[in-house]
Amino acid sequence: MHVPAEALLVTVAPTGAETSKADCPQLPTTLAELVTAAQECEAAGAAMIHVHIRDDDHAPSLDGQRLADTVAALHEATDLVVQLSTGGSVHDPLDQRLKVLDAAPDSCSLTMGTTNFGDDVFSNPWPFISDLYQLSQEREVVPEFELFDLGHVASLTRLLKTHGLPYGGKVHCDFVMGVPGGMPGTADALVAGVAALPPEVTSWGATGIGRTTLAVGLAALSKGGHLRVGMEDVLTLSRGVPVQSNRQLVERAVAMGELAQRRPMTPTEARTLLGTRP
Ligand code: KMH
Ligand code: ZN
Repeated sequence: MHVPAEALLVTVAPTGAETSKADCPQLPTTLAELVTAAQECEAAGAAMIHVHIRDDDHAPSLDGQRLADTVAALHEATDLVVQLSTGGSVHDPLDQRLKVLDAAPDSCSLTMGTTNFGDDVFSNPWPFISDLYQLSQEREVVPEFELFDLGHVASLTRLLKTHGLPYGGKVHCDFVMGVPGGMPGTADALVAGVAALPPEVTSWGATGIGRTTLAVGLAALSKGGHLRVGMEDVLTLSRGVPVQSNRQLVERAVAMGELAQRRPMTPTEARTLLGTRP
């Protein structure tokens, strides 16, 4: 069974795929903006970065060369654990999402089921989950299991039973809460999700989308979990106050952790926690 961790893993998700640059000019969408945001967030206490990339028009992209260049640039400029999104945008086809692993990230997101996503559908059928998981094992990429709903926890239990442990032997998952169509971003929902986790889970974190961010973050800290924050998930600090940078969100997460007597984990400690490649 997982034990409450003392040090706090802060993951930053700086960009996402669902917000447009036109609506949010401070969103890091170019490689230079992404690297600067990563450096600022590392200095503020983040240990891992969850990455979505954009093309020259700032539109979501899964271009293989761009992904590989992004992984290399982030490794060059920071010590952060680099996690590539395999979720992409709601419009990305499954075969392109599988190819993300060709860019050889340290970690990849792996969503454990299909979810209504506002007016869209974020598609994750079981054969895709299974293929992506086996590929991650072959390529020595550590998955972070994304749990948008309680049923996704049941799918994680099934996956570990049928396909064994991830590369590195650790099982880390992240509750993504408050998506319209997924589980609500409440302490009650988080408690139910944590209680249902299979015993193989060695660590977990949580993020609350939009206005659920503080409720989920505080509940996760109370339960001994880790935090993901960033402009992928929330664009206001409080009602009517826009986020200016990802660093602000990391600083707030670190301050919340310190109140809970959880110092931020270093990237080296995060690599041990997650079991990523040396
Ligand atoms: N953009 C969402 C549809 C992930 O990165 O793995 C999916 C997402 C999850 O952001
Ligand atoms: Zn994402």
